Amino acid sequence: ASKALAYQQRATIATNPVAKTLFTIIHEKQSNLCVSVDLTSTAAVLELVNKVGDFICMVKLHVDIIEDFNMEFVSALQALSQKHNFLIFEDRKFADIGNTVKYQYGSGVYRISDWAHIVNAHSVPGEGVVKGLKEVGIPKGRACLMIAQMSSAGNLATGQYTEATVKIADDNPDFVIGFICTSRVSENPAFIHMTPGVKLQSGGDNLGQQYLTPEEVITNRRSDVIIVGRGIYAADDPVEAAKIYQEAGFNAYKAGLEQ
Ligand code: UP6
Repeated sequence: ASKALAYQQRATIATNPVAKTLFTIIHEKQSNLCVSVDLTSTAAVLELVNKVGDFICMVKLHVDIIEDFNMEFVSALQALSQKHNFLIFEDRKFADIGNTVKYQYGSGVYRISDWAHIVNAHSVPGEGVVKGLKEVGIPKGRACLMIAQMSSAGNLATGQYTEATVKIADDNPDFVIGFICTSRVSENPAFIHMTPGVKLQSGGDNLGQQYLTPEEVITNRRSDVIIVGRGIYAADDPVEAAKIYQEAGFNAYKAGLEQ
């Protein structure tokens, strides 16, 4: 394998403004940690994000699990994103025809395109899902990750499906900045690889989640960013946990540069 390029250099070859910002944040904050804040009240989300904000490059949300969602929450989250310098990723997993996802992205209760720097999409509908999202996202300077692989047991995102997903990304570099995946799926350094299902101790939950360690994900599977949910928000001390994951993820990245 060719020598890994530093995040700093990758910022200069990014083909989308969000990707450029993301690579820059990772380099400056020395963090390739995305925290998945799967909490169900606006107060709990904001409190956790404010605590761990300095140790992360990105916050990932499932906005549709928040019971008291409102636009003041969005403003408060945006203020935290400025204060702590992180990006906002709504894990919406769009999976419908282009015309429908356009409305799911830009309209409705959540108006996701107004505040999420990054969203993601399944490739099961074909390239139309990206074409639809792009119509809304590009004018707002947004970006999308394609779900090329999943962490859950028995998932169908493998083999030819993964390859076809990479092709959709290759064909839409103005909007698609990389992948949700469990290992590197493209050798193009402009693409960012982000991996969920990460814990200090491998194992799983009782609903099909499968965990890998930060070292396994970054060093052996050559991903870029670890996504950690329960490992942080359900820890006794979430701040301490965030620091530990930040260090584990970034040390593994630095070790990879020297190989
Ligand atoms: N997620 C996965 N696996 C995937 C894609 N997405 O776990 O293949 C998301 C979940 C959850 C987070 O929806 O928000 O990543 C993982 O949370 P956890 O660390 O608490 O397991």
